[in-house]
Amino acid sequence: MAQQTKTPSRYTITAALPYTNGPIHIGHLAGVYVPADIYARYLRGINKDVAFVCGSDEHGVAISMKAKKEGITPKQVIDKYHAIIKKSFLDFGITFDNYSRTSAQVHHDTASEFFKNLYDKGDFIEETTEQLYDAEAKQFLADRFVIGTCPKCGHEEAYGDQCENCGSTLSATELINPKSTVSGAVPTLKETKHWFLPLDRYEDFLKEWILEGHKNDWKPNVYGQCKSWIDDGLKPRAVTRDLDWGIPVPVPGGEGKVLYVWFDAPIGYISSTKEWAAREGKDWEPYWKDENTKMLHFIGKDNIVFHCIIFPSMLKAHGDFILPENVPANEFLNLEGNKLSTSKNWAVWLHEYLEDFPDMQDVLRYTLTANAPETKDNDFTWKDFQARNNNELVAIFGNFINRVVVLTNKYYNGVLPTPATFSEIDKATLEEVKKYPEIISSSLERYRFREAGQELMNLARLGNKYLADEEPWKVIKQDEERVKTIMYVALQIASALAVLSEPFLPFTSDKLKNILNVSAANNNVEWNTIATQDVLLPAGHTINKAELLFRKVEDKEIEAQLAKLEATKKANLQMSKEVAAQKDTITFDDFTKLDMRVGTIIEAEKMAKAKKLLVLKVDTGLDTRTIVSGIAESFTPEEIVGKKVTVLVNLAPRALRGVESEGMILMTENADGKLVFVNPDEDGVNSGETIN
Ligand code: B3M
Ligand code: ZN
Repeated sequence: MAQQTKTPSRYTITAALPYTNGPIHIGHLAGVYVPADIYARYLRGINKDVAFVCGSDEHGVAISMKAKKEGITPKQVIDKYHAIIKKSFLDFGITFDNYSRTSAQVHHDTASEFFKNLYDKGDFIEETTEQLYDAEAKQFLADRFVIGTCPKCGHEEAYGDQCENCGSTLSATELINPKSTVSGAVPTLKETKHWFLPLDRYEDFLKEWILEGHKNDWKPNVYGQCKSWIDDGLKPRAVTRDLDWGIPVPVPGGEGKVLYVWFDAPIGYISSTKEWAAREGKDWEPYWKDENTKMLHFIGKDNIVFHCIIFPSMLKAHGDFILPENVPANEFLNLEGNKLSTSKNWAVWLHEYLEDFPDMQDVLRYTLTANAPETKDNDFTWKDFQARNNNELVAIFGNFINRVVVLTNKYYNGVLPTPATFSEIDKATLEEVKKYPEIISSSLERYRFREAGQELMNLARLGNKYLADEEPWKVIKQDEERVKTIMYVALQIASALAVLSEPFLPFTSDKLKNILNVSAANNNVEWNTIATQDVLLPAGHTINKAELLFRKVEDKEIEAQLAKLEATKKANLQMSKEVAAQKDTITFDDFTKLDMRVGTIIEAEKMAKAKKLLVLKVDTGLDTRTIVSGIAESFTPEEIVGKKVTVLVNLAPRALRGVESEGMILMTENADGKLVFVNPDEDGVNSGETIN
């Protein structure tokens, strides 16, 4: 299917269903929900017919594991987090038309029917295979119930369905040294029957639809991932599991088995649309079946394969459904240089943010948009948060609005003055304002939310600069007529800002509309009319008193946030650091067998395709030799060349990734978990000195 050229009749916008195994944090907001909400609000602003749906993803091993860990039932887990997550979305102004949950009856019915439809048509392969089984816990191990070494990258904590280090999708049986996360036992193999979706049958369809059809309009990161999946060759994938939590497999032989969570979850978008339509007295079907519907999936990059390869293959197999027009997936957001992590509590939780920064949802929405990980992973820092707030929202947007409103009240009691003659600058400024809806739309239509947000700020900049240049507070002393025109022009800009900021800064937009005394009822300014409307706010209209839109964020608030993170780091380290027990005693003779010397690193380079390894050339005083060292995550090659280090020189050589390593450099770990050298790096110590 080629790119749609016709104007769509309606939009179905989906945002990834969050797992209800914990609250949500800024990473979720930045990657998925803020851009999706901006887009949905924008579409509503240009009067489009939109269904923006989401819901809680309440099945899968993530939930069962959380329940086991807390000693409660899965139902208790999902009820708790469904409520917390739903509230966070509401608090941050994420305007889903419907927020459902996959434990809802409508979803169980929809997913079961979907499965049966494919089953009846013979679209599945039924196969008995050997799966990992935990004899201690008496259960099969799939997905997150098993960890082991990733066969692709060597990461030692890969899950049975995915390696979070290299992003590969895995089967549990591919893991090297698998271990049950339930009991810690080494699993055995046991036969069990499952249903597989033969993805290989959809290869031609996917090639044509994605590789040919969406080469130019999908984001390079999304397209690239799809291409590599397809190029690698697609294999049948099990869509059922031996678990007791989930949607029962609704066909003969399915007893005791459930649908794989990634089979049922995307169908959740359909169920959520049904729930919404039923409530609103609408028909859900055109939103999923009409070719003139534009469907978009907002997701994070780890969900690309499911939304671009697997779910579309399911939809294709079913036959009644349309396919997404685009899947504008984002990369990941990091926090102060480290990966966000629920289990390590390395996050800014939305509910906690609101405790520390009440009523400042828009500031977070704005910062996350300005820094969105659109094309690469990005870092959220509290310093940047403060700077975006203080230098942009407060100093530009807020300052402009405040001046306009305060001066209008001061000079004219809040009543818009009648302008006199427009200067060339006035006219050019008003013309410039008219261009903004189109400028911002064009960024949004290409899913460039960062750019769109900056364009909005540019409009505020235009206003701020206009006032700073025209200086009504000075001109008032000589030319009162002129000031009427200046204030009138500035108020037109403020009015455009109130409308165009709505998708990005919904709470601010509401406040501003209040201040300008334009409610939905008496406001005839819309996104689409700004370009052609000469008067946005008429002379004679009365505005309200000034109210601060933004407040400054003080240094001490940022320090408090950083201290909180520092405390988290310390606590994590404490937990991970059980002091290793002392090893068996050795004799003095044993000790003297170790030949340890001072060496100097004279060359260092990264080993290709190995995240942790550096290949070093070390002057040991005896010779110059190659040593492969697992320190690449703690040091760059540049910073260690010239360093003196302690080397065990008589260790039997061994090959690491094909490179012979002739010795070992002694390392330890500092309080931050960073590797550091056991340090002979003192003046006057020469290479070759023995250590004893
Ligand atoms: N719950 C995965 C995730 O949160 C999953 C998304 C489902 S979307 C259908 O990463
Ligand atoms: Zn891996």
